Amino acid sequence: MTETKKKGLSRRTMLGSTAVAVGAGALAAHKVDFINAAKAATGKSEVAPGDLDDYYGFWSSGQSGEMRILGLPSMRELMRVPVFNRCSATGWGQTNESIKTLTENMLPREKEFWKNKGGFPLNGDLHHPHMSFTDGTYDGRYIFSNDKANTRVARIRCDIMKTDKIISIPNASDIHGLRPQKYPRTGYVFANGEHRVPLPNDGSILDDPDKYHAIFTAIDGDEMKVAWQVIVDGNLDNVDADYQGKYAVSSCYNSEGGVTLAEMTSSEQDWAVVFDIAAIEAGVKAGDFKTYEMDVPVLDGRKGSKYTRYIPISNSPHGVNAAPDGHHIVINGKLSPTVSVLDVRKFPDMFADKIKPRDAVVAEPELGLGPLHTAFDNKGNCYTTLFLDSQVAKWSMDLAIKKFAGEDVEPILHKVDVQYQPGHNHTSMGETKNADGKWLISLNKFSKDRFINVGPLKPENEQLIDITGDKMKVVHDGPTFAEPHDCIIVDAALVNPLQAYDRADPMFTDLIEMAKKDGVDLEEAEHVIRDGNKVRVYMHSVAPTFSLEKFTVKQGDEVTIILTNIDDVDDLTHGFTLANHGIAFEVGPQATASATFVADAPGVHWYYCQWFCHALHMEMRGRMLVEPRAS
Ligand code: K7E
Ligand code: CUA
Repeated sequence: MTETKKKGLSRRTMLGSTAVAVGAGALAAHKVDFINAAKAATGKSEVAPGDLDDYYGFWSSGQSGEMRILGLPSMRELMRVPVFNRCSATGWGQTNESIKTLTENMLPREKEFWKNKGGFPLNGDLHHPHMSFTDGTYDGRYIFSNDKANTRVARIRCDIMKTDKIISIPNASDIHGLRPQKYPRTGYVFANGEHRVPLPNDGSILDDPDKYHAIFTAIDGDEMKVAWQVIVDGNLDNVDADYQGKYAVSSCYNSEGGVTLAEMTSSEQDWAVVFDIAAIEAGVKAGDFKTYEMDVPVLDGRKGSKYTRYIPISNSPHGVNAAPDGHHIVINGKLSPTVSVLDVRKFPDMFADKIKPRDAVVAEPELGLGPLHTAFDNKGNCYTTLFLDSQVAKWSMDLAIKKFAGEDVEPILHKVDVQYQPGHNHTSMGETKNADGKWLISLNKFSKDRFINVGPLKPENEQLIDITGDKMKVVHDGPTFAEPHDCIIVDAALVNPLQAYDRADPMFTDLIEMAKKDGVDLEEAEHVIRDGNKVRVYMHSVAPTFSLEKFTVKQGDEVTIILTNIDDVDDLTHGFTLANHGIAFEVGPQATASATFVADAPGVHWYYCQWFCHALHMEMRGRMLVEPRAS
């Protein structure tokens, strides 16, 4: 290190240049090489001011609970979409419309649990955002994602980029892996309940882990209702669907059924579990299930069941990734330096017991330490993150299969250093049949020294890698806050959000109904309707004014503000913040939004627009006058 410092080279320069260790003598030449390479590549990833990106990146945010939208290749963060979190800017978790989305599909036991705790959880752990598919590629309708923290699955509408459904998954605990069905369409959304719990989990079974189960769930993505569930052995981790619409495959760790780390890692082998969708659907029809919560059919898919097969894989496999060739599914080893490649064409014989489950494995290349996730290009190459090695390995599917069959070939084509400890990675369009082989993202769990120090809590580091050549080139570092696990990279032509809301949007249905009953026209609204101690205040916004500059209520009234933004200009969002009441929400162009609160502080309270909308934005405000309760 001292030697390096003298030459004016940082550790970063050394690490960034190549995966191959270099001697000190070679350093100077290497530095020049690295800078030239970076310059050449940066020209390609740079998107000039005013220019637009080629791809949408849909990013998870882990324990932040939201989904983020990035532009690629610039890596600019474009938007945050609140999902499982509370958002101060948009009012998500506070407007009546978002509270309905957050609560309408809670389970009865959750409603009971949250009754005196605000009604619903305000956190979430969003890992896996995936777009709906039609015919093996993205169709631009929805993004689905999981909440590991509170056992939920959400759907985000891509026309307005807002969450429209959140459902709680019965019987299961802690949804982790999630993928939509790729063919013929989504269709099902598959969701893994990671942690094993008793069935039912009502206290009748406690410290008796033999009676705990992990649950695999298929959700109808159109209805956002659970279609069926399957009990499996072990803990479910990640999942992917095939390109034929026939199978789903989950990685499964803890075949031991242990509850401590030592118990969970004691055996040498875990599994990939394959689910036969047609067989399960037939089982549901034939009534071969039990019900626990919510009358959802729960089938028994434990070892020996006709609905599943358990393919032995080295201890603790993690990522599951279906290759765009339509036939191969890669199971990433995590604790083993290998990835195991399954050939879905062998599954029918496996289910017919003509071959052993292990015979569905057609390659098992050794790539390096800690393989977690694999992405694909359009030339038969695979890109696997190596968590412990802090590298991405590029390897050939074809050569890996040949090697497994006994040929003397080397499947690894190149390795590149990433900074540091990568988890998920993703290629442009790489989880569809239209993988295009242009960009690879490595989502690194640690940034350490890559950015100026912001204190003990550091950002993650997400690196953009050019994969158009034989060798991968890291071209951009992108810091992100806690903790994107996963992302997808979607051709911008496939996503077409609206510029303004449609006044008939289903999000406003309840408000339109309510206004009709009150004899109010939402667009014209400047009405205060009293209904006992409930007061409904209707107003509209048009820059830079609210239609009501003041309204009067009585102390103790339950007040609902219903605000319609009648501006229909691009990017003309208003907001409503009621001072000292904790109320603030967004109202987009042509949208209606509402919030309800109790006016229990007598006095004058200003409300104002918090979304900069006009030269007179500061003047866009009004007063709520609260008359003291007669004593
Ligand atoms: Cu972090 Cu997909 Cu939740 Cu792997 S998972 S890293
Ligand atoms: Cu309306 Cu600021």
